[in-house]
Amino acid sequence: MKYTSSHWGSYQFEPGGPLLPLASDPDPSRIGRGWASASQDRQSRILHPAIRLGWLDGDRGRNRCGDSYVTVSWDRAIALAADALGETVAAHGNGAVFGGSYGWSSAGRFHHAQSQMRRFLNLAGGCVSARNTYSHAAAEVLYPHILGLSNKAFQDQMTAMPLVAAHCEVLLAVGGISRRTAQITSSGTTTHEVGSWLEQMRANGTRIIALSPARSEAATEWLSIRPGTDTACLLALAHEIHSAGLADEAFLARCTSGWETFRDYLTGAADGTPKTADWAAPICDLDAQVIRDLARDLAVSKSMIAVAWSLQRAEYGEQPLWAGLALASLIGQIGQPGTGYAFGYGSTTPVGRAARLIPWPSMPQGRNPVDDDIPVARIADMLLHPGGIYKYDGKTRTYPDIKLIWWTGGNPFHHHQDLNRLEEAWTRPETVIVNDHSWTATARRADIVLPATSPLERDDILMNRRDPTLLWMSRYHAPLSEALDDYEIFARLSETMGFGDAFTEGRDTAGWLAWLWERSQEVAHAHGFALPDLNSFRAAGRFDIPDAAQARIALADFVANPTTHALATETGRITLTNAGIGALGLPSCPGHPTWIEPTECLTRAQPDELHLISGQPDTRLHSQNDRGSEALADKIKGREAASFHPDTAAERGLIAGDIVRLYNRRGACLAGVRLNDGLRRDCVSLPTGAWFDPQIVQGERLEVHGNPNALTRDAGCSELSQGNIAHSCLVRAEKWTAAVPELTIDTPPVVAP
Ligand SMILES: Nc1nc2c(c(=O)[nH]1)N[C@H]1C(S)=C(S)[C@@H](COP(=O)(O)OP(=O)(O)OC[C@H]3O[C@@H](n4cnc5c(=O)[nH]c(N)nc54)[C@H](O)[C@@H]3O)O[C@H]1N2
Ligand SMILES: Nc1nc2c(c(=O)[nH]1)N[C@H]1C(S)=C(S)[C@@H](COP(=O)(O)OP(=O)(O)OC[C@H]3O[C@@H](n4cnc5c(=O)[nH]c(N)nc54)[C@H](O)[C@@H]3O)O[C@H]1N2
Ligand SMILES: [Mo]
Repeated sequence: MKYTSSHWGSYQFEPGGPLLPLASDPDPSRIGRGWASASQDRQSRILHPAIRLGWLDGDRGRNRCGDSYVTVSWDRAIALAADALGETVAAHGNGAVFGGSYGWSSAGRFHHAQSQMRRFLNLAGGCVSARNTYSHAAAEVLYPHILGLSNKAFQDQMTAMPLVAAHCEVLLAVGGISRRTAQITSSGTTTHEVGSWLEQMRANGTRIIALSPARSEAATEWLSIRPGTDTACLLALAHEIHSAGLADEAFLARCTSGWETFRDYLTGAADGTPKTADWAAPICDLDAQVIRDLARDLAVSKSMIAVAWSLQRAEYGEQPLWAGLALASLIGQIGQPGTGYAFGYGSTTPVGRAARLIPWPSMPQGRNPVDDDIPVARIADMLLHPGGIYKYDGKTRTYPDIKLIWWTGGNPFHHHQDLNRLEEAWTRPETVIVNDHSWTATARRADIVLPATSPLERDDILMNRRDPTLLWMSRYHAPLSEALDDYEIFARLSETMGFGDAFTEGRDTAGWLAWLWERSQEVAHAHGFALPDLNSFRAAGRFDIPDAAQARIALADFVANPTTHALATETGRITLTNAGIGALGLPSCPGHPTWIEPTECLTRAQPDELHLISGQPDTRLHSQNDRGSEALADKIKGREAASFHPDTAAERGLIAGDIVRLYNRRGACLAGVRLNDGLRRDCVSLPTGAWFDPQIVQGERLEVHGNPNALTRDAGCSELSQGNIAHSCLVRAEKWTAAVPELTIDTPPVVAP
C-alpha cells in the first residue's frame, strides 16, 4: 500500500489503482474525488514552459491580462527568468521584487512551493514579502492586543471540541459551524473528526445555535441574522446579561480590564444609545425577545461563544471577534472545560483538535535581506500606489515600487477581492513570473510561466504539527509532459544565477527528504519517542505518534491565576477596552468593541439589493481542483452555482438550473441558479474559486464562470488590520436570457511556437 496526502485529507493506493481515502479516516472529504482527474487534465495543466507574446515584444505588461503564450525550452525559460530578476535587481534593487506569493499551494513538507521560492529569492538578495493571511488577518492583528496571544498561539490552545461535547450546554456558533469547511487542514490531515464531535454534542443534548445568514446542517437551532450585523447582536446579548444582573462581575474584575468604559458604551451612558435587544433587533433583523431569551440562556447555562473565521473577513471584522470575547467575559466561563470563547471551530479540521503539538522541521528558507512587507490583502493598493501612505497596526507605512512579481503556489486572481481592479494594478510591474501546475487565471496573467509538478507527481513527507500521523507520500502518477518540481526549477535558476550550491547544499530531493527525516527523528526524541529509520518508514508508509491525544482548555492557566499567568496585553488581562488601540484614534477600530455600520450592508441597501456571501466551496480547496470531476459535476451549464432562497429566485423569475447575472458597480458575473431555503431571502451565496474568466459580452465586461471576486470590494477591514473584506458586498441579480458565452478558461492560452 502506498500513501499520499493533501490539505483535504490523505489517500492510499496500489500502483496503477485508484486513489482511495485513508481507510482510517472516519469522514473523508468530497474534494479528493476530483483530485486525480484535475491532476491529469491535459487541458488545464501547464505542459511546457511558456512566455507571453506581448512581453516578448516588450509591452512591459500593458497586455498582460488576456494575451497568448508560446512554449519554449526549459533552458530558455530559466535564462529569461534569471535575466529578468537579475536586471530588475541591478536597476532597482531587491526592494522592487515582490515575493509575497500568498497561497495554499499543497501539503508535503519538502515540496512547499513558497518555502522553495523564498529560499531562492533570499539567496538572490531578498524581496518584499507579505504578512498575515486572507483567512484571519483581523484576528492576527487584534488578538495580540486584546488577548496578548498571536492567533496561532490562541489556536494552539483552543479548547478541545471533545470537551465542548462533554460539558457545553449552549454553543453559540457565530457564523455557523460546518463540515464543509472542516474538510480542510493546512499542511494536510489524516483524519476528519469535526462531524463526529458535532454528533456527540447533539447526542449529549448540547444546543448548537447557528447565528448565521445560512442554516448550518450541524446546528440544532438557527438564528437567521442579517450579515455584517453580528457585533450589534453580541453587544445586545452583553447588555441584556448586564442589565439582568447576570454578568459575572468577579470574573470581569479578576480577568479583564476596561469593563467600566465598555459598560458605559453598552448602557448608553457614553453615547446615549443603550445597546439593548430592542436596539439590536431591527439592525440584525432578529426578534428582540429571542435575543433576550438567548442572553439569559447563555448566562445561566454552560456556554461557549464560538466565532467562525468568516466573521472577520468583513468590513470592521475586528469588532465581532472582540464583542464575542467581551460577551464570553461577561458570562465568565472562559478557562473552564468546554465553555468560554473560541475562534474557528469547524473553519478547518484541526481547530479544537485534542492533538499533541509537535514542531516538525521544515525546509530552511534563509534570511530575507529586504526588510519590507505589506499586509497581504493590500496587493492591488501597493501596485496602484507606489510610494503611497497607509496605516497598519498603529504604524504609518509606505508602499514599495514593485517592478517584478514572482508568484508560486497561490492564485491571486482567485483569492483577491475586486479582480477587475487587480487586473488594472497587475499591468503595472514590468515582469510577472508564475510557477504553477495549472493554467489558473494567475498563470494566464504572467509573462514567464514555469510548469510545476502537482503533488501527485512526487514523493514527500506529510508532517503536520497538529496531526497524529506521519505519512511517506509516494508519487501517484508520472509528471505530465515537462513539469518539474518547484525545487528543481529553483535549483536550476540558482545555478544559472551563480548560487546553485548554496541553494541545494549538494542535495537532491531524496537527500533533502533524508535530511528532514533526520531532523524529525531528533524532534521525536526530544518529545520522548523514536521514529523508525527512513527506509523502514518509507516501506511502512505510515507512523502513528504515540499518546497523540492531548485536550487543552484555552486560557486555563491565566484564569486559574491571572497574576502568575498574566497575559501579554497592556494590562496583563483580557482588554475589554484597550488604551493602545483607542489612542490610535481610528474611526474604523475604536478602543472597545463597537457597532459600526458597514459601507455595504442590508441595513442601508436598496430594496432590490442582496448581500453576497462568498464562502469556501464544498467541492474544491479554493480554486484547486476546479477542473476536476467533483467541481465540474457540481456546476450548472459549466458555471458555478449561486444559491438563492426560493422566494428570492421566484421574485426574479428564476428557477433552478437558470443562469443569473450578478452585478454591482464593480463588476458582473454569470452563475447557475440553485435553490436553498436554508438561506436568508435577502442573501445570495456564491462560493469562491471558479477560475476567473472575464470577457467582453454585449459590450460589457462580464465574468462568465461565476467568480464572486468579480463583485467583492477591495478595502481593508480597518486601518488596524487591513485584512480583506470579502464578505461585505451587495449585489443585484437578474435572469440571463441571452446565449451563455463559452468559457475560455477550459482551454490553454498557448499558440503554436
Ligand atoms: N470572495 C472571497 N475570496 C476569498 C475568500 C472568501 O471567503 N471570499 N477566502 C480567502 C481565503 S480565506 C483564502 S486562504 C484564499 C485562498 O487563496 P489561494 O491560496 O491563492 O487559493 P488556491 O486555489 O488554494 O491557490 C493555490 C495555488 O497553488 C497552486 N499549487 C498547488 N500546489 C502547487 C505546487 O506544488 N507548486 C506550485 N508552484 N503551485 C502549486 C494551485 O494550482 C493554485 O493555483 O482565498 C481568499 N479569497
Ligand atoms: N471545502 C472547503 N473547506 C475549506 C476551504 C475550502 O476552500 N474548501 N478553505 C479553508 C480556508 S483557507 C479557510 S480560511 C476556512 C474559512 O472558514 P470560514 O471563514 O468559517 O468559512 P466561510 O466559508 O468563509 O464561511 C462562510 C459562512 O459564514 C457565514 N457568514 C458569512 N457572513 C456572515 C456574517 O456577516 N455573519 C454571520 N453570522 N455569518 C456569516 C455564512 O454562514 C457562510 O456560510 O475554510 C477552510 N475550509
Ligand atoms: Mo483561508
